[in-house]
Amino acid sequence: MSRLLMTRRALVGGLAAGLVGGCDALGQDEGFRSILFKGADWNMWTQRALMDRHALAREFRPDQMSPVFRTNGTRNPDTPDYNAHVAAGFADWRVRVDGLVARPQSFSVAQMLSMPQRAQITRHDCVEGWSAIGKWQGPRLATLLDAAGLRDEARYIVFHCADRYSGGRPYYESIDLVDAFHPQTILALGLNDRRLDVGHGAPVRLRVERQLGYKHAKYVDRIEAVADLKPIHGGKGGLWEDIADYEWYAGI
Ligand SMILES: Nc1nc2c(c(=O)[nH]1)N[C@H]1C(S)=C(S)[C@@H](COP(=O)(O)O)O[C@H]1N2
Ligand SMILES: [Mo]
Repeated sequence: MSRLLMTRRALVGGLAAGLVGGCDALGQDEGFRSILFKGADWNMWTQRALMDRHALAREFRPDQMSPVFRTNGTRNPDTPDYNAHVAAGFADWRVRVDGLVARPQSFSVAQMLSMPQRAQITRHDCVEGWSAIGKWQGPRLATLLDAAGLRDEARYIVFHCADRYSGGRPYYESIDLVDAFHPQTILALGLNDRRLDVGHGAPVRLRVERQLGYKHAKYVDRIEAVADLKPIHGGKGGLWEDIADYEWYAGI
């Protein structure tokens, strides 16, 4: 932990003590207050002190990549519609970006491939107890969201997927804006220097590297900005959250 953070924590402690104990000399001191508040985003600052959600997930070297990256959950949506997309090489696949945005968008795979790309070798951790290290590549989610322009009311980003679970429930997931704009949050079009295969979510899947595996939605065809998760499907922000009580916040 940095000296700066320790110092700031000590200052927060000092302020709290000052508030509890009434206005002592420290709390009244202008210099002290300006150190605390000057040019700082208080919420971000306190959040960072508690848990640094902006920190990068660990990245690995190529020689650390898993020889086999296993698949889990849906390995093939296998609907007539999806199979037609596979047959067409996903030439007509679109990722719509809509909801609370100023300019709804619709991106083809070719358009997403032409955006600035990020590649990262990261470890995927599934809640079922397995991990795999792979290299993911694609545009940052932020690039697509900025093109659409989030409206001020937007609080969450929902990912709608092409696969259906038991009883026809669509797979979906959601994240908050801290994760959405995290530098390692990408829409992956490639795995291990090849285009994403069907098992891993072709043609495009979310990588949200500070979260457990089930948040990494595969087969994404729509990205929706919302103010509230309750009106979406079962209301808990994701298929597993709705049907199996998985935590919505699955930070690692
Ligand atoms: N659309 C969709 N996304 C999904 C799933 C799924 O079944 N459908 N399974 C999740 C789970 S539990 C995990 S661990 C990862 C597995 O990704 P992989 O198949 O590329 O290893 O995808 C996640 N995203
Ligand atoms: Mo998983």
